[in-house]
Amino acid sequence: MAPSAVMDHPAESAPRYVNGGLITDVEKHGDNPVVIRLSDEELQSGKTRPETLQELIKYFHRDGFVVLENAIPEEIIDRLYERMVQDNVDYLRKKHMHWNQGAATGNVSQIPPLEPNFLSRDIYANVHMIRLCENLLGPKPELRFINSNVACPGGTARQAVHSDVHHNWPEVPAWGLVMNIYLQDTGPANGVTEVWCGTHTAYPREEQQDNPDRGWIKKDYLQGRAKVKPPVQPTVHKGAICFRDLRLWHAGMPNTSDRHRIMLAIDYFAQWYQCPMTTKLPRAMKDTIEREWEGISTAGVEWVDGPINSLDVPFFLNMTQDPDLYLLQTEKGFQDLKGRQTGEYKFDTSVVTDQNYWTPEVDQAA
Ligand SMILES: O=C(O)CCC(=O)C(=O)O
Ligand SMILES: [Fe+2]
Repeated sequence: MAPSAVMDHPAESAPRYVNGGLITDVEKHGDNPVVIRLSDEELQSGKTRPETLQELIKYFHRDGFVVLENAIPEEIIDRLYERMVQDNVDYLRKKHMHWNQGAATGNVSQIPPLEPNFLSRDIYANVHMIRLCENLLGPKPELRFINSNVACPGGTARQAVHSDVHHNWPEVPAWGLVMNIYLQDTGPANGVTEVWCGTHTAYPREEQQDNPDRGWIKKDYLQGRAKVKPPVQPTVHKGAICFRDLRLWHAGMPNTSDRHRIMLAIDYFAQWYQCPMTTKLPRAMKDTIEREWEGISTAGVEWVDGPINSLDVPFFLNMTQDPDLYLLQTEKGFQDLKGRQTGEYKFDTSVVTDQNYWTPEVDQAA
């Protein structure tokens, strides 16, 4: 046999089974969190290997967080980054702009451009991303939120450790996901999000919350959980897709670099969950999206006539199942259900102290 024929089928690429289970040969590194790298063949063909899905599903359920690298061509990411940095100048001047958990965080929710030449399927309905979503959430996951978190240079404060949801969610393995896509290489120096792997299912919801009205986590739960699995600020490559269960504890961190740190936030929900939140997209894209963004449901898309200036679209959030519980950003502050009944608007006046994040404990024995 010619040596080249042997090389085409190296022995180590043959599937290996242990007690009937497939031992996968997927490229991955890290354990808190696990980072899985798509092969160039998967990126180019758009076909996700079942072995890759097996690993993604396994670690997603274990940790509520898993990172997928090499899923989006870098040119698309760079172009969007440049545009969103320009947009940030205009956005910070808007009256309805507000800082997430106080101005010192330098963290704002800025909707990415909703223009046809920026609405790339490779980002918003990436084939590998949707394949994992449909395996976690069931058929035709629903796109219902398109936003981003920009950590502006000069931020000095961190956020409280929190879960983005604090309602009475159904106790099932998965009902809603956020896909965070960083538009630049990101690590602790430029404010990568602190994540707490495994906390999506670690404790009953009401027990862990420090206040029934928000998703902040009690100090003693932070101190206790850190002994089981500590929080981490992972290093994440540009364009990697971070799949995060909406229940997971996490916190925005200050960006001490001199460049904006931009992280897209794209939410998909299970159809059966009947999430009432909607996200706006231009009607001019409806046919293309419904034809080409395969595998997704657009039931949660509000099609808008004419061009949309995404910087003028108010922040709108409702990850609960109750249509009345939406949160709407206005020039006067945030309006929630109580605000709609009383006419009073909420301002984010929350003050983060060391009671809201993990602090290393002095070893008593030392
Ligand atoms: O920007 C980040 O890293 C996270 C921000 C965040 O979690 C939030 O604002 O809810
Ligand atoms: Fe958050």
